[in-house]
Amino acid sequence: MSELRCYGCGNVLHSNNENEAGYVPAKILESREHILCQRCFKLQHYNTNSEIQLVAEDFVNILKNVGKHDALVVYVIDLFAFESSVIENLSSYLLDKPILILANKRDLIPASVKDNKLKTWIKSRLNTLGISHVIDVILSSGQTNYNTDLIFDKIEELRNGRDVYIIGNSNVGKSTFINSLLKNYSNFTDKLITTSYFPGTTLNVINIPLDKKSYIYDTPGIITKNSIYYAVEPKVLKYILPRKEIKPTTFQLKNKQTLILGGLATFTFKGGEDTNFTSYLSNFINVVRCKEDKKSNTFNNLVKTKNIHPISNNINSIKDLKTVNLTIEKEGKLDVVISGYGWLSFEGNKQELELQVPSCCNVYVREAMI
Ligand SMILES: Nc1nc2c(ncn2[C@@H]2O[C@H](COP(=O)(O)OP(=O)(O)OP(=O)(O)O)[C@@H](O)[C@H]2O)c(=O)[nH]1
Ligand SMILES: [Mg+2]
Repeated sequence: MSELRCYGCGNVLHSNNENEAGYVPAKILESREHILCQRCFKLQHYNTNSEIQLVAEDFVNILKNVGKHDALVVYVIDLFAFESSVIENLSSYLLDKPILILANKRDLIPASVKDNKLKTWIKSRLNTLGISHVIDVILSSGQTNYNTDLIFDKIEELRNGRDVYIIGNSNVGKSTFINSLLKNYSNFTDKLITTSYFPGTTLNVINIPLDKKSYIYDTPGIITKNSIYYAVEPKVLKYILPRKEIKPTTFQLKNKQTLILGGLATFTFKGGEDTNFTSYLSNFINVVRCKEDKKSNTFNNLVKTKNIHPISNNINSIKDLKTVNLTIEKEGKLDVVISGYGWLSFEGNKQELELQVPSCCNVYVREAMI
């Protein structure tokens, strides 16, 4: 009997063990029609999550395998969670193969920002983060089909008859992008790949024919351990991940003032001249301003009484957060980024800042994106 795979996540189908990826009840498996495994069925129809996850070792092996193929590699990056979309050591896994970058989720970044400015920023940031061998950067949105025609033409030109691999960390929108290609350029619209806001949706490599000789491959991603995604339970992600254009908000802060950023982080302006800080966060995240000396009490009360969004079972008091102190040396427009959560933008002027964030979560200072 030939091997049957779930068209939603790419796993081999079986009816042996409900807790293993690819499980489907025997009755459905016998039908041998286009089949979704039980996990994908639940994700697509009820948006419920399962605990099955890809491990880092499998992820690296998939990337090394991509490196060995003579194929075009398209690397998808999430513009909102830029730093958490960077795959460490990517060039070495891909044996320095050139990559086309899709800077995805353009729809979340304010439309007023010029595309050319964004592209210049992305190229420079990728360079700083060690991503080299970039053929080109194209802004995209699987959600709004932004630039889909342009990307399709570019892929056709660059692949020159070869296969195409779509790679990138979890949740950047790889499968959504492939679905937008399927919807716009093929007849496969009844067999869409499973997508969801839960990280780790695609579990195996999925191949979709491009023509008689070549395929486009969707690959699974993993969550970087230094992102806030790693710190919270999956259901909280729906508040953290923005769904529409982010509305920036500017706060004029004097020193010794704090912004409580939802029930997951705080930002304190410890020293320096009065500064305007502009937040770029999901519109679901409540921001509360208070004096620094009231910070702990205010945070703990808001979390305890559930009067702030989002909150996580993993963060019950300010003691569950780690503290990061920053002295800003650079001038010019900067962002202080909480990996996966968003950022605050300001004019650098020797400020002293303190951030409190979940312990796994990295904080970065970068040149301002916007
Ligand atoms: N706003 C916005 N959301 C997007 C876009 N593309 C994908 N998403 C959302 O991002 C989430 C993750 O999308 P997926 O396509 O499942 O991501 P993936 O990269 O395939 O993730 P894995 O399979 O876990 O590796 C879903 O909630 C999508 O709806 C986009 O361009 N804009
Ligand atoms: Mg996927």
